[in-house]
Amino acid sequence: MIRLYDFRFSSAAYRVRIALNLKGAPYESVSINIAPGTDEQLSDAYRQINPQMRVPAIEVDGRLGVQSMAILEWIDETLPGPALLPADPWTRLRVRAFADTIACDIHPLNNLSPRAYLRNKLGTSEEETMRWYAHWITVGFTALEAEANELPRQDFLFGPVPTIAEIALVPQVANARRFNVDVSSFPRLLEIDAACRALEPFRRAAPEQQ
Ligand SMILES: N[C@@H](CCC(=O)N[C@@H](CS)C(=O)NCC(=O)O)C(=O)O
Repeated sequence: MIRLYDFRFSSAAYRVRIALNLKGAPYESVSINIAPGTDEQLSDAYRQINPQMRVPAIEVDGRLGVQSMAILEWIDETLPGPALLPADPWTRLRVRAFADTIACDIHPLNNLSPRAYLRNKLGTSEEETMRWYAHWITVGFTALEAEANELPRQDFLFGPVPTIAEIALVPQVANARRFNVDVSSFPRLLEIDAACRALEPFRRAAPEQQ
């Protein structure tokens, strides 16, 4: 059984929930409440699970794994079910690049601890912090919308089924909406997001279902 150290509003954990659901893999969710003021990720007990003090982490047969994108690849490599990456190496590169634009270039800048640093150490106001948040989503989504529109029109970005690209996209769109970022100028991304959220594995992984 896979144990997932999880939090409903963690978009990185949301990625892992989607991947496990797509594979049809049962898992036990252990909630680590990272909400400011609760900060369970900073506890000594959780530091033993993930020294980086972030969610998600997985525990399988006594072994621990961290970093959602590495976990997604492990899931794809070890669990039966639909492939999360396409077979063609060049398409795999493009799928990973799409996902990494979110996981490496948008999400880390907007995460809880960088925002807390902006506010508490650099003295930005709530309004400035939210401008920062919206800025990095807008910059990243502008590139991804262009990429999505270059691809041949299919049900999902890279073919007839969702891949790691959609697994990264849907939680990031959810974050944007949660923080009232205007995403109306990214129609193809929104179309893909809606197509994914209509699928049961994505629906069950959504924050409101946790
Ligand atoms: N690159 C990491 C990011 C993990 C991460 O930053 N998780 C956030 C929630 S989405 C977190 O735990 N934040 C707590 C904090 O910043 O203190 C991954 O993809 O797993």
